[in-house]
Amino acid sequence: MRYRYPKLNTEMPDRADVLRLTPSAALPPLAEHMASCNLPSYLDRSDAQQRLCSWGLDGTCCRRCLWGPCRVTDSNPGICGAGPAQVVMGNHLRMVAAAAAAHGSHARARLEAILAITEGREAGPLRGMDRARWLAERVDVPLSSGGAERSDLDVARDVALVLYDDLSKARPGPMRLLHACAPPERVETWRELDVLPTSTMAEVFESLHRTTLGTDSDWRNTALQELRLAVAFFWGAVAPASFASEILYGRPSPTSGEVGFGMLARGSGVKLAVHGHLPVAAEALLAAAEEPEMLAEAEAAGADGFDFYGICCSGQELLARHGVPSVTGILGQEFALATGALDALVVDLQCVLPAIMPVAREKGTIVVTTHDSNRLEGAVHMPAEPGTLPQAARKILGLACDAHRRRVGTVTCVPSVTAPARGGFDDETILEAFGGAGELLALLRRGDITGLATLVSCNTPKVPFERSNVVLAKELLRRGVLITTTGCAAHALLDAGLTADAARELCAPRLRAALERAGLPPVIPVGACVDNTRTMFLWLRLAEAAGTSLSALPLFYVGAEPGNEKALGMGMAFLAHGVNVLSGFPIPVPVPSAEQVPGGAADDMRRVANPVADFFSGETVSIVGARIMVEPAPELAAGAIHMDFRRKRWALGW
Ligand code: XCC
Repeated sequence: MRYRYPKLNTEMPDRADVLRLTPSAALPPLAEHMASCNLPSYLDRSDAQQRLCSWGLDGTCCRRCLWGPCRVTDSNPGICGAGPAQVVMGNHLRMVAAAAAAHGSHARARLEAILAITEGREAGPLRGMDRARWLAERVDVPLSSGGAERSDLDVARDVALVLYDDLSKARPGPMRLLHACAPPERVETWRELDVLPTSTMAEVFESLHRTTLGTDSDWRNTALQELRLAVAFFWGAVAPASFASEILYGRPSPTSGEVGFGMLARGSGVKLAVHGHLPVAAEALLAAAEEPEMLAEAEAAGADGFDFYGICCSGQELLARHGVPSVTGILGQEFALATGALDALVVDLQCVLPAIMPVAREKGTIVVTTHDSNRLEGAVHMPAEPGTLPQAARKILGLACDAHRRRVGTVTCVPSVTAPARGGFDDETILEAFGGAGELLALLRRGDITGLATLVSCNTPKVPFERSNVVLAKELLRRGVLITTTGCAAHALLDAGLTADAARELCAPRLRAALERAGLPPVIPVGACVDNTRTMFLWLRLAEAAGTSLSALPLFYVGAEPGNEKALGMGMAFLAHGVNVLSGFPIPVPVPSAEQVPGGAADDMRRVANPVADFFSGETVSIVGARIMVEPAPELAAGAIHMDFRRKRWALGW
């Protein structure tokens, strides 16, 4: 590996390393193709940024007021007097606040889509009334009135308003979904720590407040605010976003098909990819694409209907509900455009890189933005507002047809790389497949399943493309670990064929037999990032069946390739629930690392830490029952997870 960062005890790949080490057979030819078109990719931009700033990597660069920026060490505090612990902690809290704002905005947009239907501004239907009624029972929304059953629209509206309140209320008071669904043991833990939140927005607001110049200078208190925010992150933003999507579009259902860049060569329709996180526009596009007028427009453009593809989390949503083939995750987006196969790329919210625009221009692909929060210079903006969704969708399809007409004869470069895949699972389908929580617990107790891990979060240029997720998943399957996955980690595992039944042969024999009996794939995709909710609820059901807490069970949250701030926030949320967290790369998350002894041999390392590092890697065990570990080498990370599972199993007498 080209770039060594001894202080972080890690290395980062250069372009050649990535192309040599990635498990993706599609990336090398696509990277070559981009180079031949004189189009730089993230591989080139990452090389150009090396060596990365060590203050930034440490989290010890303070830019939170106008006196600095200050580069803070123990012996050289910031101008205000802040030491490294305070700066690391405050910076981290701000990243998690940004993450909560992202998932919170996402939740708000979905709740608004529900309210637009219940208030008659948008035509329905609401395809997931079973979820709305399930939630209504839990958050005390009445299902009947005066002896008569209340209408779907009334129930859905009241549920959406409760979730909206949990997301946004400013005055202190309990968050209703949290108190309805979090285990009593957790609520008590949070109450004792005094970290029960008000709402996601209130805690984001307070987190930004506390990290202004001369405000919270006690890093331990800032750390507690981060736990408070993490609880609100999950119950006020992540879970409501996932549930709201189910109310709108229904629960996912198991699908099978093929995925990967090679799918872009299939079909002879107008080709559109959807990208982002909020499939409101994407769902409207799928519906409009069935209309006879739109099919006629495609035919007039010389195409046979419309072919849809998915990128990032909107891709996971469409895979889960419609079996739309996913193409790639965040790091693959410019390569997907570089294939030249796409007529249109329709983006909604988050993880849309500005780097796609020059590639789209070169290939004649039209890029359409659908939300004001997420504009791109040079793209066509077509707002996906409630009330105008079908019209906007028809216009976007029309633009895609125009692009198709213009692009006839465009040279394409689509590597013929696809993988068989399954998707569309959730906590309910997984439990049903195993025969219920009791049966799944019995498998875990007997050791047929050694533990459960969820492989989630993004991709990062700091490791070879998709390698950490793929290697780690294979290592965990070999050790008998039951894996769920979401987001861009899921894209990597889908591309590697690990969600196909055939990959069960990689599993430990007893896990393999259990999966075969259940008819489940070795790695189980459960949707987009916000659908980590499904893994959380699966694990909560298991803990309930075992009569214990999440922290007592062999469970691990694994972000092997963290990239977005949202990945930090999600890790913190699982940590607050008592689940150990493994980060596959030293992010400015405060955990101990190693540095070279000055004047010593190349491998002469010593531990470096600060009080915040010790807090999150050890002390949190005594307050929330879990900790954060960092291990960049996926083979070693799998070993560390396995050891932790063995300790947990011994403690349970299993
Ligand atoms: Fe974005 Fe969700 Fe991360 Fe991928 S995994 S880079 S957040 S698309 Ni959630």
